[in-house]
Parts: sequence; structure tokens; C-alpha cells
Amino acid sequence: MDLKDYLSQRKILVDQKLSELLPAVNGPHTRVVEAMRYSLLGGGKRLRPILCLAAAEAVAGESAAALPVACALEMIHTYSLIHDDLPAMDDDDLRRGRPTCHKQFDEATAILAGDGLLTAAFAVMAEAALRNLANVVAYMEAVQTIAGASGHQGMVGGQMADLLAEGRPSSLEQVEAIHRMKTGALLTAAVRAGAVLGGGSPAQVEALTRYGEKFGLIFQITDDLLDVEGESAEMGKPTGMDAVRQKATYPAVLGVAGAREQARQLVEGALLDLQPFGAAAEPLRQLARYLLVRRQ
Ligand code: GRG
Repeated sequence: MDLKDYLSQRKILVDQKLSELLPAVNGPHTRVVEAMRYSLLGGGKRLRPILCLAAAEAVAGESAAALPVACALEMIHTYSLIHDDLPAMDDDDLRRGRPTCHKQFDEATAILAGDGLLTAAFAVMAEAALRNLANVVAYMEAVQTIAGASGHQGMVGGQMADLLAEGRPSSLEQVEAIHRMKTGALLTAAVRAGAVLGGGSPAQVEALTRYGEKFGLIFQITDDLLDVEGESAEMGKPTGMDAVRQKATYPAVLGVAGAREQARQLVEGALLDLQPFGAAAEPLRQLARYLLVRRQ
């Protein structure tokens, strides 16, 4: 299996579906839909949807039922990026190599675009559930997982804790707790939702959730490392900002070498979680290894 081919095929699938789910409109609200499409369809690795599809494949061998939910995850992720970039939060000008939503449009439009994407995500999942009544319980479980991971017990709560920790020294436990909520929760939810929609047994869903939790931490550690060592041109956003903002990060508490070692150990653990799945989990295996070498 070639990971690069796998990622580009899945990205094409997700991008096509996203554009179909959020068509351009003509009317008094054209501007907000333009802003939603600008941020949603303007690049990104599509990691959360791809994790969701790959988890469904690991238990079912295919992922059609998971595609709308995979797209909803990307809508929620994009909303979080739009709001995170606002002047009231990180105040960033560049995202995915282009002006941030509030720079391209304006602040009010960016707030509404984020709100619109968050709500559209739940509409998309509800519509998928209603079209697949035989599978409605799995869809509802996926919605519950994703809602929990996105809200105050997950990403929103983690963002709050992260903002409050700026400028203060943090312990490893504090950094880990923030990142489990801020970025880990949605990544874990992506894997769990995929496993549920693929019809995984309770043991399979739990094993993949453990993989997802480790994946979330590895992702955040490597994101922190890229902020220290990465190239701004490859990342599509400025680097070195965590130190400027005195953010609670893994390299800040463990040093660069310590953070890298922590990520390596977590990848070993994630691979163990995937052992029972054999060849069907090869994309998930390669995705975990890819985190250690990613450059964006
Ligand atoms: C505003 C409620 C709210 C939450 C914001 C996720 C988040 C919480 C903020 C994003 C800030 C940030 C850069 C966090 C580091 C990890 C992260 C989510 C990076 C961006 O995700 P990628 O690398 O981005 O998957 P692409 O562009 O590839 O989709």
C-alpha cells in the first residue's frame, strides 16, 4: 500500500463530497456561503475525514456509510480554524497558504462562516442518518461522539484552557490535558465514529479509540515540533509563533529531543493497538508512522 496514493485518492473523494454538500448559493446570504466554501475547499490535508474512512475500512473493508460523517468532521475542523485565527484568539493572517477567512472577508463574516460550518456539519450527519434508517443507531452514536469531542468537554474546552495557559509555565500533565481536549478529542472521535459506522464490535471500537487517542497526542507533539523546526512555506502559516505567544507545548516542557522520543513511543503503542486488525488497518498504521516524518 502506497500512503501517498491512498491519501490523495481519499482527499479527492472528500473534496468532491464537500463541494456537493455545500454548493454555492444566490441570495442575500451569498457572502457567508462564499466564506464557508473559501475556507472549507481551500486546501488542508483532510486528516480527520481520512482517519474516519480508514477506521471504517479497518473493520468493514469499505467506508461508504462513513463518508458524510467524514465530511462533517472536516466542516467542524474548518470552523475551529476560522475561529482560532480571529483577532480575539490567535490573530493569524495566513492559513493553508492563503489569507485567513477574516482577512479575505471580514471579521463578522468569518464568525458567521464558522458558525455556519459547525451547524452544517450536524445537518449533514442528521440527513445521512435519515437516509440510512437501518443504520440510524450507528449514526446517532457517531453524532454523540463528535458532539462531545467538539464542545466544552473537548475542543472548545481545550481552546479555553490553551488560551488561559498562554504566558504561564505548564507541566507535562497540563500540556497533555490541554492537547487531549483541543486537538486530540476530534481526531479520536474521527477514528471512533469511523469504527462505529463500519459496524465494528465493541472490542474493535475500543481498540481503535485507544489508537485514536495516541494518534491525537502524536499529531499535537509533531505539530508543536513543526512550529519549532518546520518551514513556514510548507506549513502554509507562520512558524515559531508558539514561543512568541509562550504557548503550552511539548517541546517547551520536554525539549525537542524529548518531545520527538515521546512521539516515537506513542507510535509504537498505536501500532500495538492495531495488531488485531491485520492488513485491513494498514492505512491507519502508515498514517501513525507518517506523523513522525510529516512536514506540514
Ligand atoms: C476556536 C473552538 C475553537 C477551537 C480551536 C483546533 C483548534 C481549536 C485550533 C487550531 C489551532 C492549531 C493550529 C492547533 C494545532 C493543531 C491543529 C489543529 C493544526 C491544524 O490541523 P491540520 O494540520 O490542518 O490537520 P489542515 O489545514 O491540514 O486541515
